[in-house]
Amino acid sequence: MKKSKWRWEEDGMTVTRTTPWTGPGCHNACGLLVYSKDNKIIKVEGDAETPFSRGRLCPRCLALRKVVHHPDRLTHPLKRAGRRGEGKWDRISWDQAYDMILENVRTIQKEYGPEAISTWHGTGRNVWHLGAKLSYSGFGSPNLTSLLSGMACYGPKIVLSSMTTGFLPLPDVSQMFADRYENPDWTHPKCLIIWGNNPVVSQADSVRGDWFVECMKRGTELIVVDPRLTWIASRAKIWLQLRPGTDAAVGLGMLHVIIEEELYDKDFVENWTEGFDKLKERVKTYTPQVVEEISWVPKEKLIAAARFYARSKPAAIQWGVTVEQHKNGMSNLLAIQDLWGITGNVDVPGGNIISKPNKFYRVPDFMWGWKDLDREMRKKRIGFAEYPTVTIAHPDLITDAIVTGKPYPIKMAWIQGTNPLACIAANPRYLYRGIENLDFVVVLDLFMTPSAMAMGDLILPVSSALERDTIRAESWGNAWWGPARAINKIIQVGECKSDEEILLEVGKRLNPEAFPWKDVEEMLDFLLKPSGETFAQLREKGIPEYYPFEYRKYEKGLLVGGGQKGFNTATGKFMLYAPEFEKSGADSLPYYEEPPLSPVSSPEAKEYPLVLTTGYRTWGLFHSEHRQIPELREIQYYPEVEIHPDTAGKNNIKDGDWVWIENNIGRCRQKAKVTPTIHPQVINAGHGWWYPEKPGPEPDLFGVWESNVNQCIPGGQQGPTGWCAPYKSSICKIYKDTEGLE
Ligand SMILES: Nc1nc2c(c(=O)[nH]1)N[C@H]1C(S)=C(S)[C@@H](COP(=O)(O)OP(=O)(O)OC[C@H]3O[C@@H](n4cnc5c(=O)[nH]c(N)nc54)[C@H](O)[C@@H]3O)O[C@H]1N2
Ligand SMILES: Nc1nc2c(c(=O)[nH]1)N[C@H]1C(S)=C(S)[C@@H](COP(=O)(O)OP(=O)(O)OC[C@H]3O[C@@H](n4cnc5c(=O)[nH]c(N)nc54)[C@H](O)[C@@H]3O)O[C@H]1N2
Ligand SMILES: [Mo]
Repeated sequence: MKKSKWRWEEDGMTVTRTTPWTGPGCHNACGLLVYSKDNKIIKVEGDAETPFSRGRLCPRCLALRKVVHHPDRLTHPLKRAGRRGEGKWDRISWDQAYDMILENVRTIQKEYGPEAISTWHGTGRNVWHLGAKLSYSGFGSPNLTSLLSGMACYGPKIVLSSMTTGFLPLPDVSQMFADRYENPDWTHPKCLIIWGNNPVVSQADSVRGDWFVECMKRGTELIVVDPRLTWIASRAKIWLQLRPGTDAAVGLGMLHVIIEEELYDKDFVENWTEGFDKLKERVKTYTPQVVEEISWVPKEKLIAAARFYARSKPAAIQWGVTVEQHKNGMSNLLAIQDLWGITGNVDVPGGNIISKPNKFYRVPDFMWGWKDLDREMRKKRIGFAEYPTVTIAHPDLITDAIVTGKPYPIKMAWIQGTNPLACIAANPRYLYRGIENLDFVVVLDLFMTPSAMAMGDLILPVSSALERDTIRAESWGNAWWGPARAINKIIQVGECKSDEEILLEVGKRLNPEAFPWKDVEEMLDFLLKPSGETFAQLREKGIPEYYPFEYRKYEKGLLVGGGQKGFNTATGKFMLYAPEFEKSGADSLPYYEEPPLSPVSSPEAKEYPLVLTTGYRTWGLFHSEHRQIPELREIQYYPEVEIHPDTAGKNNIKDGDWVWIENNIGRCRQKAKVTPTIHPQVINAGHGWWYPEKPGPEPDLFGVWESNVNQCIPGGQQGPTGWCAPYKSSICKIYKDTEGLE
């Protein structure tokens, strides 16, 4: 291996050092060595020199060759020939595609105003900043969005942390140092709480699961808060098997014990936090007994967990998306961050560290181009007035606008890196009703998806991560995404173009002044400007450089400008509550509220007695992707719904049976996985399911209506601040499928 080189020849093959950050989907900058020859990928190996992944890879990277060269890849632009959804397409040239876009955009801008054009993204991919730029500077529309109800992924954490600590806190598992576990300043957490997260499988948001396992090997003991006995929960010192959606109650109960027993860090609370007295008052009623009744967590276990966390120094908490996927998600988050706040586990080795971004990964984010819109146009953003902390068009309100035409009609959708009918939208049949109101829909994807089939008028084939020159460019304002890395083009597939190339071509045609770069490389140089490097220089580095990281930055005056000590918040303190929420009429302290559909709050629960949580991640699949790849599909061929043996028995269901999951919103069918690892009253269903092997044209849409569990998730149930939604708290009944569908 050639140290730090980015490309070399070996055994008649070209070896390229790169990172897989989308497409297909992934959140991490693992190190790849990609072997290619004659425009074909031969194999993908882990790069042992990359500190981020140290040579380890998950199955999706090992199967990347199969994704890239899959026969179903979209390889040239397609224009709809028949009716929408009929599956008839004409192959057209890129120039014809660009002309079609220009013509439709101009017509819609003229007839309805630019705000009638909406750009949709999915999870963090290498497209958010590009779509923002296109929407704001190209289309002239403020309606960039994702159709994830309540933006219930990552955004809530970012927004809350910007109010309470200034920057997103992460558990310190040595990720800030290139020499990792050997770094002399670092120490492993004595206690680590894994809260609503399954890191060894999902490796979400630039945090790899094996980092936790390495800490466990060094002595870290775990508390896991999860309704399921996951691999990592089975290795925990304490497992809190809560009822889905009661996280805030569990958090408040732990805070209650820590405050009552005076186990908190008095010095840190007094000197560095704001709102302790309010919090103390708030937690009074959340006694372990009350919390047991709400959450099903035995009070002895809750007390033991609170004591173990508070007495362990240092201790850290890793929080998953689950915490956000309830209507009450902001309270869940606030309760959790107050735990590290009052125990002083803040920015210390092995605690929750403040991951202030630095010049190595500060690139334009989803606000890129926003300044190109005038004040009046900005205010037209759907949800602008209702939800001031949500800085994109509000997903649920824009879905309403598509369906009802209110407050104004949405006429064009630019769908880039999302598959709403199969995966992201709650209650997708509601969105589906609005499709006919859209005059023009462009889909940019690697594969034909149910959403592309149902909605697309123009389909643009995009390059995978192995076919594009770019930077790992995601950056959500105040969060850490690891050092910037070059993503290097290795091969060309068909006539595919990268999202960057398409942005430049379309942007130049719509508004040349806002897209002054002659080619993608020049645009990447512009994006990298804050780092002082060009794309070519970044690429030449091969292995990313780590920026020096310091602990206890609030004590050293490193978080606020001008060398002032404290946190980068309105008061300079670690905020234990969020006064900004009051602007939306929401409570600024954490509180518990029943999910909108729950056995306690819903009259419907008489008919649907089981609690439904959804969307557990699996090794081989990233959301609705990878269903075409046999090696990955083999890991879970059909969607599996986890059911406790007692519950299965009562409902006459055997392992492997097809069962219907049904509630007052809709139903879907999945295969029963009968397992004692789930609570008897909880059902755990997979998400993102469709079947590329089934017919695409309407009405089948690749079987999307069969197994997509979001048909049982209500839309329009965002929390009072506009953030968070109940993807992981619903109700249902289950029964064996006797309808014989195949
Ligand atoms: N029930 C339930 N539903 C959920 C969840 C859950 O837990 N439960 N989780 C939710 C969460 S957290 C999220 S983030 C969403 C994710 O939802 P989405 O992001 O919408 O995920 P996908 O459905 O996989 O859609 C991604 C599409 O983008 C394409 N793609 C991948 N990479 C690229 C790229 O670089 N460029 C372009 N142009 N296209 C690309 C893929 O081929 C795929 O068709 O799902 C949500 N849905
Ligand atoms: N392989 C793979 N990796 C992925 C993805 C993927 O689709 N596939 N998606 C990516 C994306 S966008 C995201 S957001 C992340 C999410 O990754 P994670 O944060 O790990 O989220 P999940 O796997 O959805 O759920 C984590 C755990 O929460 C538990 N859980 C369910 N309901 C509740 C509840 O109410 N409370 C608590 N405390 N726990 C509950 C589940 O049993 C599960 O074990 O994964 C990312 N990584
Ligand atoms: Mo997500």
